[in-house]
Parts: sequence; C-alpha cells; structure tokens
Amino acid sequence: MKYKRKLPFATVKGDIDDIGKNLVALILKNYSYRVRDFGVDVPSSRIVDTAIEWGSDVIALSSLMTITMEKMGDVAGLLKSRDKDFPLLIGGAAVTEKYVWSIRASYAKDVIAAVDAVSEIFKA
Ligand code: B12
Repeated sequence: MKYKRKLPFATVKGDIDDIGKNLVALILKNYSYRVRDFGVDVPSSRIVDTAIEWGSDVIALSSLMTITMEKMGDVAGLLKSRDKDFPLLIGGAAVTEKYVWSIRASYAKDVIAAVDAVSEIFKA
C-alpha cells in the first residue's frame, strides 16, 4: 500500500478559529494525506510533542489573529531546539509574507493553494 504522508494540523494557542483549518484539512484528506486534527487553542509544546511521536511529514498551523500568529514561530523554534526539521505549512488571515519568510515556513492563502503547497514541499 502506498505510504500516505502524515500531516498534523492545529490552530495555535490562544486562537479558536477553526473554519478555515477544517476546510483545508478536509481537502487535504481528500488528496490522500493522513491528516490528524489537533483542534484549536493548542499549545506549541503539544503540537511539537505529538508531531514527533506520530512521525509527521509536515506540520500545518492555522492562525487568524495577529496576536496568536507568533505561536507559529514558537513551534518553529521548539522544533529547532529539538533538532527536528519537519516542514511547516502555515495559513490564516493574519499571516503575512514577511512572517512566513522569518520562520522559514511554507504558506498557502486558501484551500487550493494549500494542496499545491503540500505537493511542492514533497517535491523537494
Ligand atoms: C468567524 C470569525 C470568528 C468566529 C470563529 C468561529 C470558528 N469556529 O472558527 C468567532 C466568533 C469565535 C470569532 C472570535 C473572535 N474573533 Co474573529 N473572525 C471571524 C471572521 C469573521 C471570519 C474567519 C473565517 O472563519 N473565515 C472563513 C474561513 C474559510 O477563512 P479563513 O479562516 O481565513 O481560512 C482560509 C485561509 O486563511 C486559509 N487557511 C486558514 N488556516 C490555514 C492553515 C493552513 C496550514 C493553510 C495552508 C491555509 C489556511 O485557507 C482557508 C480557506 O480558504 C474573521 C474575519 C476575517 N476576515 O478573517 C474574524 C477575525 C479573525 N476575528 C478577529 C477577532 C479580533 C476576534 C476576537 C478577538 C473578537 C473578540 N473581541 O472576542 C475573537 C477571538 C476568539 C479567539 N480567541 O480566537 C479579527 C482578528 C484581527 C487580527 N488581525 O488579529 C478578525 C480578522 C476580524 C477583524 N477584521 O477584526 N471570530
């Protein structure tokens, strides 16, 4: 059976928006990714611990608010401190291009772009 890429998905700590996350997760599942939804308001350490435990291929994070966007950077920092280089895919209304670049993540603005972004990550 073909290996299915594992993709944990969470809305970051402090943010309870899940409509966009749910849409993107649903479509990625339809493209045969194994998506595990961690839910909303998820602490960065739990995202990282569970992603490592599960042996993820890419971590997907959503944030709709400017004040919670920085939690995505916390996840990137925690991964680095634990010598893990899972690619990060991020999205949500608050996310800016500059921020994406600053934490070395991939970004997609909507559902269709998310499908393209994930396949781009695995092309490398
Ligand atoms: C619905 C909504 C809510 C709902 C959320 C319900 C739910 N279950 O999700 C409720 C009422 C709970 C809410 C509460 C609040 N909200 Co509100 N909310 C919105 C609103 C109107 C729409 C968001 C939405 O669902 N859009 C539809 C979905 C389909 O779009 P989306 O989430 O953007 O997702 C798409 C893309 O962004 C992308 N995407 C999203 N995530 C990801 C992840 C990955 C990996 C990828 C690749 C792509 C991706 O793909 C999706 C599909 O195209 C936005 C306004 C806006 N313009 O975004 C404000 C907005 C996000 N809220 C805002 C605020 C301030 C709040 C509150 C603080 C209000 C308050 N004073 O209580 C609280 C905070 C709650 C919290 N702690 O999270 C602000 C944030 C401002 C900022 N820049 O920080 C916004 C932008 C409104 C505004 N203009 O002021 N909110």
